[in-house]
Amino acid sequence: ETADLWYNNAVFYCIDVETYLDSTGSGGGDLHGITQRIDYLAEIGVTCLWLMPFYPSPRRDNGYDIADMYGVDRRYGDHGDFVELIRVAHDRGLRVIVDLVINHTSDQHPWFKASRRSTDNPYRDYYVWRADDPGDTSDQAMFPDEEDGIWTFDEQTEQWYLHHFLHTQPDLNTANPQVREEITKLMGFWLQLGVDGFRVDAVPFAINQRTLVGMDEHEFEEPHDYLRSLRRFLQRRASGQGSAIMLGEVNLPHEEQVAFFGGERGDQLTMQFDFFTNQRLFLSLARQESAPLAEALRSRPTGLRVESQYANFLRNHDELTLDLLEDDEQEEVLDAFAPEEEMRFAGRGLRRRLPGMFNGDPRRLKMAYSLLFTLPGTPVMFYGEEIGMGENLDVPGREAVRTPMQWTSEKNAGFSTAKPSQLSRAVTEGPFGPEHVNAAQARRDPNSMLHHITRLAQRYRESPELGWGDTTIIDTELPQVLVHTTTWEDRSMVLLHNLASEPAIVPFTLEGMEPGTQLVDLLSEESCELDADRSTRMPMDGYGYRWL
Ligand code: TEU
Repeated sequence: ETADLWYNNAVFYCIDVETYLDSTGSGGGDLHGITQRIDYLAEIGVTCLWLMPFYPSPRRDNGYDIADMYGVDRRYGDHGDFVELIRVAHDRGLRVIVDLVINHTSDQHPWFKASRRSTDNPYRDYYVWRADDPGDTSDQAMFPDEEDGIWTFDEQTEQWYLHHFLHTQPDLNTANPQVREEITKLMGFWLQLGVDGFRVDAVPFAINQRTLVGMDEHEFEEPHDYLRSLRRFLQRRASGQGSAIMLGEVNLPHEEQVAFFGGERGDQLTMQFDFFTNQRLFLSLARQESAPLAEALRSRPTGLRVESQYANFLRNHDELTLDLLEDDEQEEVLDAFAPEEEMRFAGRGLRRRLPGMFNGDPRRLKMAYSLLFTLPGTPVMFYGEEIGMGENLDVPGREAVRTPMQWTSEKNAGFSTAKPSQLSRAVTEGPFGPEHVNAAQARRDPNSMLHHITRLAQRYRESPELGWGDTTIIDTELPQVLVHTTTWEDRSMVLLHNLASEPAIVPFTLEGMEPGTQLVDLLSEESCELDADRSTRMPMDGYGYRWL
């Protein structure tokens, strides 16, 4: 049964179709461009692509405002290009998941156009309407810079509709059985085209709407039943490629995430991003102390099924929010990595992330990626991370992160042959621009991030205990060092990370092992031996890492 759980030691890679590769000279990326880069991705060791929304959309929110959930936006190609991409990816052993946005649609979606027409329209209850003035809801708006509340008054029927995000993204009424049926049908469609699952957007909003907005809970079934029904549907669809997955975006603390896995029954999301560990990791990096990260790992729920897997990440397509940290902890991270206001996002998030945060210090950056590949779970990268791309601080908002992939040092970073003025997104300039950071150069340089990531991904794939194992944090006297072990079947690994710039000699004891055991570093071939009392000492470089 467990052989099906391919995602437990997969390497995920997120692509924004708009900015990956323009194969037509239009100035924006497209599906065929991604197909042309499958070999590049396979060589790195990527095993699953996550495609951000490529559906027809007015693009008020980078495609997360969908006008036709079954379509392919013409600028990206057509269904033929999509199926071709899946076929080529599968041929090279890569799986593909796509974004599933179940919380909202675009206000241009035919359902919403119908819904707002009259209070008795058959599509009225596809969305959430109220007749009374909601008052001030500004504290609930997810994009406070752009919206001052979560209800918008609609002239036509003189009622308010719910939207947690932009007012052009009305929330679907997921308590409506018809909406639920529409979503399962939609999943069936993309599965039939060959996808291996979904990255499910904004899950807590989608399933908790009514309780979140304090509405009447009459006739409202247990919200998690919705996720259960989607999971049951997926399970029936498992194909020759193994189980299809739902990788959920649940930006909540660990104790609240448990319910989204379905607790010990594991009958809801198959994977969840670990936002809490992500934020604690940045706190650890800021402090050069392992404790915040170690505490996060210790606070992960126990008793989850092997089908329930955490996804680790350093960057993504949104800003880095610090919302799960205490206020003073948030300040520490901002002080360390965003001393200037322009590096902050809406005052509360970080705009410029790795590698800009580290001033390009390659040792520290490489250590951070070693953590990504050795924290218990499955690593997820955002395109460009493998070559150390930065952000474009001249671009406002979250588009700063979503800059064209830097393939070469040539015109438009080798992303497009269009005139630079015709590009849909500006190429990054400055120290992280294509003259300094690009894939072609990284391929030639044996010390590049690209080769580093490729080595880590390969070792990760060869070491199932990293994705499947049980993890223990080992005490060491050194606050700047994280020592953890992971064990699966007859295999064990010991991972050492030095979060500080100074070298250190790290003492540790492995209670469960035989005295005299040889510990060999998979990355450097150096080794050490456990003494009679099962302890040893391992020398570490500043920002060093060892996989023993
Ligand atoms: O983001 C929703 C979301 O709630 C989290 O990303 C996080 O809580 C937020 O960034 C905090 O500021 C998803 C997508 O990732 C994002 O790109 C979309 O804009 C959003 O949904 C709406 O679809």
